[in-house]
Amino acid sequence: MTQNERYLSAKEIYAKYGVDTEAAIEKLSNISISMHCWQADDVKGFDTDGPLTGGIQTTGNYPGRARTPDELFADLDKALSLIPGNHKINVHANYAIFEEDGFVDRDKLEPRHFKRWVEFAKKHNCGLDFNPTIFSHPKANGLTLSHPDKAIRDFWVDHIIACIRISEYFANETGYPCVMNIWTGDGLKDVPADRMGPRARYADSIDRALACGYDRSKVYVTVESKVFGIGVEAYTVGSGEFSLAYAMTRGITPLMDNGHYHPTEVVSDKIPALLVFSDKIALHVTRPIRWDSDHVVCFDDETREMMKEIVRCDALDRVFIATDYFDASINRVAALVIGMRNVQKALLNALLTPNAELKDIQDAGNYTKMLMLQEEVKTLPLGDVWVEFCNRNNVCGCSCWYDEIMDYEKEVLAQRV
Ligand code: RNT
Ligand code: ZN
Repeated sequence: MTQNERYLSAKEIYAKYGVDTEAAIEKLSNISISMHCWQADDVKGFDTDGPLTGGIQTTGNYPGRARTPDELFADLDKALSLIPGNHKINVHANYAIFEEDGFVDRDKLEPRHFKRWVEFAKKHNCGLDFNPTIFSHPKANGLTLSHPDKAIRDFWVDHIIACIRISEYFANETGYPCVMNIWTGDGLKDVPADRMGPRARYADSIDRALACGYDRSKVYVTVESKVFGIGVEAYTVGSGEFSLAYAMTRGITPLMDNGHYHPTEVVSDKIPALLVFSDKIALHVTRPIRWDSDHVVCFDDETREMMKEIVRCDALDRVFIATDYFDASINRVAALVIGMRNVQKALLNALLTPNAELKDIQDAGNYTKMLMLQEEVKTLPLGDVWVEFCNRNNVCGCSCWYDEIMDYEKEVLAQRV
């Protein structure tokens, strides 16, 4: 059978379930995911030479890490060429590029330090998202925005304000709104004597930063919660309740990273809960194994379930989807491609699910049929529709993209010694 015959047959099979594959392909082509730049270089960035701190860690030493802006852009170019559709790039502040007049500290960053990111985005006709980098820095030692020392807090408040200006610049230059996510690893290794004080200071610091004023239709500020980090196991200032309450009371956007919860909690269930109350929500899609390990996203149950919730809730325009993981033990460009394609596959799976019918079945209380149908559709020919989607986006739909990555590894990555 040719691919076209396979697709036509899949189309017919899905039609029997009331699912329109053409509509699904069309919708998926318009979903843009924010691809994190930091998988390409193990979250090192360009502004400091120190270790990765903040309770996060990459493991592995696969050869070929991007060490310069040129190398990073080349890797992102390669990754994007193997991912169907048009996406956004998620940039961290430590990826500032100091050219003409040299280094400035994070509280003094300006849009001009991200000029090359804008050029990259324009070349790809894509948007940019942004993140203050409140870790891997001499002033990020345990506590930052919640630090008892006001001078430290002020430094980071100024950093966030600088990042808001850069986010506005991204939005203005690219024409796409910029999602700016605030995350810190603030916390304590051992049982605190004061849990509320640091949280009150954290809230006050972000309040002070947001008071700088910005266009809320261009910059969406998000706050990411966390449960614990390495070295800060006992107490996290920006916990789930703190971050959600903060975002909701300030009219900004809550961000959920699915590595940031207790192991039996699922973000898929939290998505519809927040959508009842928040116009927008944001996600970091990752794969936590036993802890917030940030493995490459797979086409696994929870990724599928999260994407199903977004689609079922008709919330594709209300959820900012970003990837966030860092694996240094495998080819880093392949890691980007695998994770992004898996999020897209999970979205396609969601779009090919007879959601309206399943809702009616649930409302009618027909739980036998609900279970039956949810299980039956799991084995419909999703793969044939996926290949069709890739072909229409001029990207390989099978595994042959891997050969291209291997050529790139030989010709480019292996030369980085
Ligand atoms: C850390 C958070 C955060 C970071 C990035 C680099 O646990 O997930 O989003 O991964 O800011
Ligand atoms: Zn995250």
